[in-house]
Amino acid sequence: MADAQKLLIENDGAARTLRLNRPDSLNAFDNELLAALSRAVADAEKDKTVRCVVLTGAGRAFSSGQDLGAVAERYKTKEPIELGSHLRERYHPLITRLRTMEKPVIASVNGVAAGAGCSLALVCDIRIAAESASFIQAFVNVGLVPDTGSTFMLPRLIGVARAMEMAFTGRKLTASEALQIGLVNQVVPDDQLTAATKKLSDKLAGLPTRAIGLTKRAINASWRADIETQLDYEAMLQTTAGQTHDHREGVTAFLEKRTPKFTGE
Ligand code: T3D
Repeated sequence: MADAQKLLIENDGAARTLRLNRPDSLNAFDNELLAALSRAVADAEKDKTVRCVVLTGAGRAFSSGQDLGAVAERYKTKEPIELGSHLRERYHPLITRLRTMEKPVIASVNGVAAGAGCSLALVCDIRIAAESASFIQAFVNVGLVPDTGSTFMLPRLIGVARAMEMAFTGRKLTASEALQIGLVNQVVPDDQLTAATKKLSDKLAGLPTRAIGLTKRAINASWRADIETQLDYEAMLQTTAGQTHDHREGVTAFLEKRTPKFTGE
């Protein structure tokens, strides 16, 4: 499959969907898919017309994580295997950008999310899952540690004990279990995932994007702050938000008893 086709890019108004498209391997990440996704996420971050990003998968899976065929290829050389540099070079810029880009990012989890595919879903801001979706910290099944942000996101989302259990056992979590423990925001019947994702992405894409971006910055910063530091940071960000067009528009629309027209500026 040509590299460009390994990732499908679909625009719908101000929402952009990035669809992993290697269904034969359950959307496993080879270098070409990773590069295409990294480029597309960087483009979406820069493009002012994009105000919400959706990640999803083609076929029956979200993503099965790192392509293990590509890993096995590396064993054929006599060079010592150095997984860390592969992660640093190919995954980390992508994961960091998704976590810090000042636009909402939705994972529309259409099927299994395993290994780095699970990490990818976890690093998104909001997860909406199909009933048949599942989440697997598959790393242990191939003798590896959770990577690509899973050890960071998982305990923050579901607590340390549950994170340890998922990571130690590699057990498959169903979508309904994931909902119960707060790993996903919403579960919908499989045939309603596209519509439910569109409803959410349309909504988010029409909101004050700058305020949402600054909110994301504040929540990310809270993980390493004390209350005084965080209050000060909120006040600083509020100064910025208070100078946006969308803030003025929101207040004016409220007073005029009409729906605000946010532009993202
Ligand atoms: O250097 C580095 O980058 C290290 C980074 C590591 C990060 C990681 O992500 S490590 C973890 C890698 N992922 C896994 O270990 C998951 C492997 N896959 C599975 O455990 C299972 O496939 C699933 C639980 C995800 C789904 O099971 P099931 O029964 O629904 O499907 P299946 O029959 O196992 O897979 C269907 C096909 O996809 C199959 O190919 P075939 O037989 O039809 O030709 C299978 O080989 C292929 N496939 C699934 N996962 C991968 C894959 N091919 C390559 N890489 C995969 N990760």
